[in-house]
Amino acid sequence: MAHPTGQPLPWQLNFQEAASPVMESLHDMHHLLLFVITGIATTVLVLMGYIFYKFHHKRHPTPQIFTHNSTLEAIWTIIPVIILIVIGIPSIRLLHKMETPVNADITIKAIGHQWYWSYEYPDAKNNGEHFEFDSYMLEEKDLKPGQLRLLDVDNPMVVPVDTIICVLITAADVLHSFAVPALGIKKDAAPGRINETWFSIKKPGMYYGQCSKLCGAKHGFMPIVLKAVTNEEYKIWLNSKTTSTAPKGTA
Ligand SMILES: [Cu+2]
Repeated sequence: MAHPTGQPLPWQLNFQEAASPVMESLHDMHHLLLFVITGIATTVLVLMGYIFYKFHHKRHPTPQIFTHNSTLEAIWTIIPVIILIVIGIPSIRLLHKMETPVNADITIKAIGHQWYWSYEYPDAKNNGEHFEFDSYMLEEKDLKPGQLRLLDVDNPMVVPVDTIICVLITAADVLHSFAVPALGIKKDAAPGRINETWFSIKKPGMYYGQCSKLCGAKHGFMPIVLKAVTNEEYKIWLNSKTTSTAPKGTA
């Protein structure tokens, strides 16, 4: 079986495989930070070991009595400033990339409810209304082989691959949070407010997430599932779910 997309794996240590441009950048940011913190932790540890050894009272019976060292103070100010700049520049650039609205090919509205999600496709019409459907977690007894307990739903959000998708996120009752790890998305769903995020998926497959803001008794039972399909499959799916929007009398 091919490596599954967008889901946690047994004994997984790292993030899920990146499925969107933002998540790829988040991986890079994480790797950069890992180098930085490893460097800092190692330096501090080695320095402490050296000091414990060298200034042990047996080897160094008379303590130093100086209180200032300008060179040392300049070094321990300048080095952290450099480290913060090295972290800060890519961090702010990434934040900008995540938060900047893009020209979306498709817009989908995700609405959190106690305790399920509903998805609205404002560009598609069904009997004159916006095309909208609810997405409920599957009960354990209804799972088919290969479906994931507590993660699979009856109606996933279907999206085409290689397409910029804008998601408008809101809630109908209390705070929820729309989060899909493989896409690097986590956005609050707040009643009366619309938050915006975007992604584009390269590989067809299933991408799983969960409501990530404690929203009540069944908070842990309102997963998010995105099914990424080819453009043709997406059109077929959308047509099968919606009525034609073409004006009457045209072919
Ligand atoms: Cu919720």
